[in-house]
Amino acid sequence: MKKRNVLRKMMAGCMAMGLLFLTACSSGTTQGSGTDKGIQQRVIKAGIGLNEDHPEGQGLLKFKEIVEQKSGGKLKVQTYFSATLGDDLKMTEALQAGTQEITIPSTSPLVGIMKEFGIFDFPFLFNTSEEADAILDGPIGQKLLEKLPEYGLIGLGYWENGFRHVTNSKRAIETADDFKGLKLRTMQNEVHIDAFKELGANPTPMPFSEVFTALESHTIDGQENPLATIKSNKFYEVQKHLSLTKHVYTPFVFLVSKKFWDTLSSEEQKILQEAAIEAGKYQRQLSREEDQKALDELKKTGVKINEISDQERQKMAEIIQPVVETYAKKFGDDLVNELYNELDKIRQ
Ligand code: TK8
Repeated sequence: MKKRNVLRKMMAGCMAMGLLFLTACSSGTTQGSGTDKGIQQRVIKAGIGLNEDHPEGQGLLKFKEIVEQKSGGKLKVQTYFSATLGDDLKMTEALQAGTQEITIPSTSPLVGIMKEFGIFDFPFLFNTSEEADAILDGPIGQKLLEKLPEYGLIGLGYWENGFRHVTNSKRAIETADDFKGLKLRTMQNEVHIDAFKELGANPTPMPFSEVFTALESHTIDGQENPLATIKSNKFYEVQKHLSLTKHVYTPFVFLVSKKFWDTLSSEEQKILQEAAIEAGKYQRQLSREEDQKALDELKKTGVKINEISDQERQKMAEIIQPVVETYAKKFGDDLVNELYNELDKIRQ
């Protein structure tokens, strides 16, 4: 709605300025400087860290299908799965440099680029995927997307990584005490690192593609990720316990290189924007179905699965609270208060 208003104002401005400035005013989005050159033949490299069979991989294939169909085959999306182009951070940097066009990373490792993304890393922030959708698609999520061009990135929306659970080779996590001394891989994200430290674990940040080998060689005891990933990356083969901690929700953010975006026509930008949203709806749906299916399938593997009571989860949240408060100040009290106010509204 807001975007359209801005566009309408821009158009009115253009008309007032007359024909001379018309080309400079032809942008179809507030985020880019789309030209009016129609659709050209282009190859778009899109890489992700997860496998093709993961909901993220399936979402990317859906995105490819939509883009190729809407552009009459002129825009070709070349897909790269399983971190073949590098991990989340490396691919995001390639977007900034203009050597890769698209990636869909977890927001968590991007805090080094844009610290505000860290608000989504507060443990136990969301209770359901629908709450996450409302925040991400609402004013807060959009505000963060609008800041991305400052960092050479264009954000076209959020997809779902999901609720994370802990696996490890030592013991079932039933109480907060069970974290003590566990060497846990975390994402490269200070909120996660400090939260696990607070629980007494020994957090070891590393890129995702190194996790399986580190678990297998017992360099680390455990890791945490959504069920779809634990299944797709076969972590159950090298882990004894899966504890359903549901300790944090991770969004994916759909990113395009700003260097690339600025070379696109408004028509091309529109195709990518619409495809990212449409494929994102499909991906979120799939992610939710897969969360349940993956649990059923993991039950059939050798991994021992345990639930955690709400009371214990509450205790963990209380232990972690000082970390949340520290980071709320770093990310900006106004932003964090707005987040909690929005959440209150959603929950009413
Ligand atoms: C995949 C990552 C990943 C994330 C992580 O590129 O690093 O643990 O959950 O699955 O985005």
